[in-house]
Amino acid sequence: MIAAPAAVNEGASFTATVQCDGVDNVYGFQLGTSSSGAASTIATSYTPGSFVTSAGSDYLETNNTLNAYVVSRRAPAVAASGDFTLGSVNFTASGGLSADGSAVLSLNTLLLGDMSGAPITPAILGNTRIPVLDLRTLNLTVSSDGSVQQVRNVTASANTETRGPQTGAGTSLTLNFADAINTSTPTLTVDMTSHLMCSGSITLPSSVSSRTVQLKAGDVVLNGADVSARINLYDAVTIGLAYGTAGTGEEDVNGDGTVNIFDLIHVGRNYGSVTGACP
Ligand SMILES: [Ca+2]
Ligand SMILES: [Ca+2]
Ligand SMILES: [Ca+2]
Repeated sequence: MIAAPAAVNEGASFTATVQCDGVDNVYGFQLGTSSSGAASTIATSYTPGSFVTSAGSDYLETNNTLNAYVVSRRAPAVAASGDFTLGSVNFTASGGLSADGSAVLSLNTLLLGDMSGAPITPAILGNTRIPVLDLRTLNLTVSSDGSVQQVRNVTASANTETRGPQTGAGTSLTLNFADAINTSTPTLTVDMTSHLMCSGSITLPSSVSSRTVQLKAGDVVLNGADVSARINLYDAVTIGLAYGTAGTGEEDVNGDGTVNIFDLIHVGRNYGSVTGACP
């Protein structure tokens, strides 16, 4: 039989192994496999299994291709019995899927012989179907709710995938999670310099989704005893302390190089806002 993962993500590498379970007195074998569907081999030959490695150097390998892998043990080795593997092959699942697919691994040839040279029957041929799971794509545009010169250190994560930090001129930029998200309901977290972060579960309605998240400008400092990020008097005071300079942290809200009234305005208009779910 062919042993392989129960399911794989698109683009993932995986290994399929041809194995014998509870077969006795095997002294040699010939096997051949092929694949079809949403996976391709990245190997042209087999990695030997325990039938070969447990024989030490006492084996003869006349051919090792995916069509015909041919091995006999040689004296003084004895026949193999019980559970053992014949060989394994690495595959790569197809990428760029927009729906779940599957790969079929076929065992086309399997000949087993005993120590007298007689065939061992029955040798079981068959197919193994492996689901290849579509990963979702999210094209995430992150924008400021204010008039800023640049968006700085934009970061976003969807479950375990993280993009950024990226900085760009203007009021928004786009981060791409291409074929990267393994659920339709990831937890999205977005943040950037001088803005309130957001975090929460979102729903991706299709394999490829676009979404815009707008963050509120004016959060320039964590607020003392506040548990969650908030735009309040601490942000205003911090801007006041850096007034007229270039600032040393996030005081330059609009990213124009100077801390002045155009930064304080963002604190004023978003005063009292707290972090929460991504809009
Ligand atoms: Ca996909
Ligand atoms: Ca704050
Ligand atoms: Ca400024």
